[in-house]
Amino acid sequence: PLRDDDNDVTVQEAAPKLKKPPLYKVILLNDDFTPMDFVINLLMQFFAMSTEKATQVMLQIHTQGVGVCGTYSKDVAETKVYIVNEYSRQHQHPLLCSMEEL
Ligand code: TYC
Repeated sequence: PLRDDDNDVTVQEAAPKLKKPPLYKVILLNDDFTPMDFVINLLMQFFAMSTEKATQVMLQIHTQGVGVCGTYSKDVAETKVYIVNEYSRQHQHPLLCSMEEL
């Protein structure tokens, strides 16, 4: 009997078009006016850091000019930046929080 090879077509499956969403670093900038203990308490309150970790990150910002508070999805990073800047303004401190893509 004749073989029928017509049905050995190559099926190329479409790769799922799901790219991993980008991550964002939430950063704090140094300034000359915001008290160190305010920064430490803010890091503990909004970024779930221990006293030791918060002190370390605050000192890193104080000496290097900038420091990373955490890494989040875009939505979460935007919310963190917003609440931290609001909180600082409410307490009359010039502390600046920002974000950048990883
Ligand atoms: N430089 C500030 C001071 O000497 C402390 C400080 C640390 C301010 C971190 C902002 O993101 C900051 N009081």
